[in-house]
Amino acid sequence: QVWVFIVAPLVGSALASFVFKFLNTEEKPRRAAVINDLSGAGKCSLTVMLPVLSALGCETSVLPTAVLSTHGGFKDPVYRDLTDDMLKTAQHWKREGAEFEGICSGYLSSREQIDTVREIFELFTDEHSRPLRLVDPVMGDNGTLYGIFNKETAQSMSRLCEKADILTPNMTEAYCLLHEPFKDGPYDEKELKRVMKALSDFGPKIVILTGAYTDGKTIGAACYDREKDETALVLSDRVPGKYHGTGDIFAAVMLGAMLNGKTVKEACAAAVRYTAKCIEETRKACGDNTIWGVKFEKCLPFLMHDVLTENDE
Ligand code: PXL
Repeated sequence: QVWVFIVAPLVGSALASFVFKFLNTEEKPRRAAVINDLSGAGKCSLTVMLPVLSALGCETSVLPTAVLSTHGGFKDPVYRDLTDDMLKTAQHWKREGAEFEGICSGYLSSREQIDTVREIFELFTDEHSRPLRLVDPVMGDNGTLYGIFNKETAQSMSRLCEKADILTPNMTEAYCLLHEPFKDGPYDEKELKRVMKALSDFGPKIVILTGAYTDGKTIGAACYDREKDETALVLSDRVPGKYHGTGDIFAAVMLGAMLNGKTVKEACAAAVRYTAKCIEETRKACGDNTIWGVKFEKCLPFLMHDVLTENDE
């Protein structure tokens, strides 16, 4: 009967280790909510963010702020505002027990929409759950703000940015948020760091500057992780042309990669690699005719391999 005392603990510990391993390797949920407009044609905002997040394994709910026939790069798009439904939609999700690991916002066209996003952030935050909040403060590009952005709307956007964990402005938006005159590039690394740290002082612990460049040949993104006090610059070859929706694609990869456990630097590098690949494919296929958006679909296998391979092993 002595063998019982030897075998039983062995069997017990093997069983315990199996159960522990099973519990430990159980997939963490990756649920995301995206607040953005639905531009029917032209591939930007929801029509690119949803497929990218899905490809990264994130179960994604979408909250459309408006439905448009196309993005604003086309002439006179048909526009249906959905501001009045935004909070009601989020409240319905809440009543049904929806929970998210990440929530992000993009193009918002009025002060009311911007303030509603702040309410939605609060709605999904309690003692049990605190989703990662990404705010892409879409306000302008190349030194000019979009027509709808005046002092008032920009002020609301600043207040929303205070509530973000991850902020992804381009250089135009970054200087606007800092109330500084726009400076054209190239930027030296010291200036990029100063801008990111100054924006982080408002609240977000992670700041990414998109479209950052230090010379005429390359372009990419700079990132700052306040908790690690770490900055990085990730660059890729510059390709001429205007590419709609690439800011949205970048933000979706950033959130999706972080929900998959990547560090800020890793997520930023993956976002630069994927965005650059989408641009490269579009340039090859379309030349200067880029208004219909980038060839992001073709590049999804690359993105999945890039971000998810380690997870699957
Ligand atoms: O990708 C940003 C964006 C989103 N939504 C609309 C836009 C733009 C940029 O032009 O026009 C309607």
